[in-house]
Amino acid sequence: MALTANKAVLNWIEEMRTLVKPESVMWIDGSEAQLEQLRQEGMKTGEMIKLNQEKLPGCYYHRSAVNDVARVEDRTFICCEKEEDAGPTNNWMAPDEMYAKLKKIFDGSMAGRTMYVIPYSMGVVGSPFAKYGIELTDSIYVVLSMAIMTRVGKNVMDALGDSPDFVKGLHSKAELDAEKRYIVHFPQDNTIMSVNSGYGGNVLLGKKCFALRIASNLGRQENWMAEHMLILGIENPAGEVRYLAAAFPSACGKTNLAMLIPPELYRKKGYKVWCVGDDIAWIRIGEDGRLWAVNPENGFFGVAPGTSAKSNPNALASTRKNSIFTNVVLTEDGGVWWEGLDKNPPKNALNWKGEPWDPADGSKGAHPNSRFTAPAKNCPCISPEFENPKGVPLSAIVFGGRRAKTAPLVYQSRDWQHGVFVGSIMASETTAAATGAVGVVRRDPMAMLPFCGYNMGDYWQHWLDMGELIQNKPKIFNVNWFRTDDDGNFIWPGFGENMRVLEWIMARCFDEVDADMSPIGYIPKVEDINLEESGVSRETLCELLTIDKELWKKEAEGIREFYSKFGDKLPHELMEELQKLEDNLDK
Ligand code: GTP
Ligand code: SPV
Ligand code: MN
Repeated sequence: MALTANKAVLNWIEEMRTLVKPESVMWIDGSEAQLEQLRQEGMKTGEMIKLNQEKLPGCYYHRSAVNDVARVEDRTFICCEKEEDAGPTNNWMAPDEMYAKLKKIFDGSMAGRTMYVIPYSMGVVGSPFAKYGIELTDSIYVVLSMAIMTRVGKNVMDALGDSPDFVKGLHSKAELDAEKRYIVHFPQDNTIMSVNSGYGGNVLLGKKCFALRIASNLGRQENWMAEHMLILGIENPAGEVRYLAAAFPSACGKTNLAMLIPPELYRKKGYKVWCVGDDIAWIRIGEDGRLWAVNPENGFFGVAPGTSAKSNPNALASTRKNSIFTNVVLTEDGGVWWEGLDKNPPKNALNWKGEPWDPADGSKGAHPNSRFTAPAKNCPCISPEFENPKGVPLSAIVFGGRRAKTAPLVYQSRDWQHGVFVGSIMASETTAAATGAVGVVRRDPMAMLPFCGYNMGDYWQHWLDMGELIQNKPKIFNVNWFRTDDDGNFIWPGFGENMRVLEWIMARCFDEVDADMSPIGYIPKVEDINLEESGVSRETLCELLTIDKELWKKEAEGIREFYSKFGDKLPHELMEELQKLEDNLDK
């Protein structure tokens, strides 16, 4: 039965139903009884496998198709009216043409299947900053995952009331045909259409499609920001909590940083880190002129490989109940395993493709982009402010990526405008989170390259414009945990030890520590990064903080080339910053 009398909602659902022609329609009310019924149904169809309930209560396993394991950036489109509004970093097609193309693919795509109607909220239902969406899907995996990742159910429809202001999402697995796979956004219609995929990032439409690509458009119109950022709070021994948001590209350490456990030295003194969000931040200007950030999600869609009791115990703990694992190793006793979990790969297990797996043959058991979907409330360090509709006030914004050489461990921008420049020149080695080559350096401004729903040049302008409106601006930093030695080993220990860098960042925000000026911005004085019990020598730290002018000159050339793609959409302020960088490097 329909959960609403909202005409706009009902008309749109009817229109879509006529197109995809399902056998039946089922509204998702958010009740545990209904979700349980769907788990049972999913087990019958093989979509879901129940895991060992003693070890992993409420947990299920799911495999996606072998050719469908990551976001498909080359098949992701922004279909606004004018091509120049999508910009040189997005795929574009005229909306009419794309609608016509998709109509053919969606026609009858749910024949013989159930169409599930998922009302969901990004943000706390009823809060002034929440935004609502409806996803229509033929996948039980999507329903169960959306129920973890977002707030789902009847109360969302009640909060929407008669309003036509909701994001429309249509998803069908169709035939899982990679040749007809499309992830499409129509910003002017607040509409998302996703077809022929079953992989999380392509089909959990609340996440990247809505909360970043559509929301970045809304933020631009309404003077707020939708960013690919974690949010965390650092509690100091005095009990004061200071917050930062950090943008790193996919599979570059957001979940890990968001759930950081400080080294023992810090814990003894009384430091704690609280996780507000691990992937997406919606950021607004508060009445006090500061930036306030909320996490619109309700769960974590985290990378499994590398997650261990040592690297990220909080993430691991989050997955021990009511979670869904995708494309990891399935063990004989109904447990899960992945590379980096521990040093004991299981015998008689099935790999991510469902084949008998012999760890000794050198093949990977879990897909490198295998993931878990875990409820945020499972996280032992979830912030008490997680559900605060106002969000948390930001003292710092941090950018970062995977750079083997160029970028130092940390540096600080001179001011907001320079900080926007620092974000705009981000580059990182590609990872398994998207299809395509891994380990290639590419420009990924603000970690938003695959997620900005409009012209990146206009997006930079929006950042600059926001700077004019924010009275108490956060300070802007750049970090790099991934510098390597000549043998390719990481020099910085990373993970919990990153606390040492966060401490310096916060000290800078509150004018508690001095810094040195370099051609690229402020650099810590070596004695100001606490190395006690870190195992890192001063020499190593010096190396991590060096700026190789020759490498940076090459970097500047690369930036110039990248900027040239944007024509007159490139804000002149950024060109001026680039000129300043080049002048500083020549000095
Ligand atoms: P998405 O969910 O794709 O947005 O990824 P993410 O940014 O949340 O990345 P995540 O925290 O899942 O980390 C991805 C990979 O980076 C994992 O294999 C981690 O082990 C590794 N990683 C994270 N933090 C560090 C670090 O400080 N140092 C090193 N060397 N590796 C790290
Ligand atoms: C990312 O790739 O940045 C993710 C996973 O967080 S996905 O939902 O696939 O985008
Ligand atoms: Mn992400």
